[in-house]
Amino acid sequence: MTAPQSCSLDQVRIPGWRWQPFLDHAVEMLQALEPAAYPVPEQFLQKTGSTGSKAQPVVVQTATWACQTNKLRQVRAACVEAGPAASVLNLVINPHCRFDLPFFGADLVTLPSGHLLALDLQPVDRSDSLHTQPVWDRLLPIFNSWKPHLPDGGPIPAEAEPYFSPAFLWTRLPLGAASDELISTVIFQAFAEYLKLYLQLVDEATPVADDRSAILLNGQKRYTCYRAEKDPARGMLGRFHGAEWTETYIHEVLFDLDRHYPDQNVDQSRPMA
Ligand code: DBV
Repeated sequence: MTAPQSCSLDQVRIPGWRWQPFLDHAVEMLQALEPAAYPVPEQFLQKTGSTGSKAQPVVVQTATWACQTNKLRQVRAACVEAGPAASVLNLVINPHCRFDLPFFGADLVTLPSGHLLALDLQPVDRSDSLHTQPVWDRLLPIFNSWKPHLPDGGPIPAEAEPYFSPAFLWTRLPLGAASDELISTVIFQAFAEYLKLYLQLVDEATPVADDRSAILLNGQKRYTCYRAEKDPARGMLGRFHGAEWTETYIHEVLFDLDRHYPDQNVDQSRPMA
């Protein structure tokens, strides 16, 4: 990185990072919402580690970009560059529970075994059609226009399914020039369109009543607790930066909703979709 990051709004710039144009686009799109810094402890803004063998060590850089706006509680990007070992952009937007909005979720992952690409506007409560239908009606046409250009990603863990919409764009691609091309065209444009729709929904959203907000908060907590518990990056980040740093990063930076509303417990009696 060119200059050390001291604030969550500082530009993340990692030489050779394949997801740089995606993050740059998202940051640019967010400017209209007048983003403010989101508190991220310094040790999580930027972290250097190492992987690979003794003979051929690989430098790992993990960086975090984050902001908050009037309607968005937390926007955060986890950025990982480890040369041939890994390249990741994980971008999650967590709206304030005062607004009936889904999460924006992008998991763009390159590993030695191939690319794993996930894009969705993830419902806070999949069984609540008041929450889902207005989003899905507008998202499905976008999904349907990109889906035919990408191979299906195959099954995801069954327990993760309730957290995705029917417009979950999910693909696995082999490494190589053909996939690089798909990523810079189809995946980039799909990413831009999902984000554009999301920001339109944010723009249109008006505050909901307290009882509705409590239901939304409960759903948001279910989602973030699930993701913190089952983060598929835990193993990778643990190898790169150690278990202790990784646990704190996951619970106190990436999926920190519980930390902000510690008194209200997730209502386990509410049935899942
Ligand atoms: N995923 C994250 C964060 C990452 C990250 C913060 C900083 O949430 C990377 C990095 N995702 C990452 C890595 C892998 C995946 C996989 C490194 C590969 C793990 C491995 O193979 O060892 C969508 N991401 C995945 C998978 C899915 C997603 C479905 C495959 C998981 C599997 O096969 O078990 N997005 C991801 C997800 C949810 C989501 C699981 C759940 C709600 O929103």
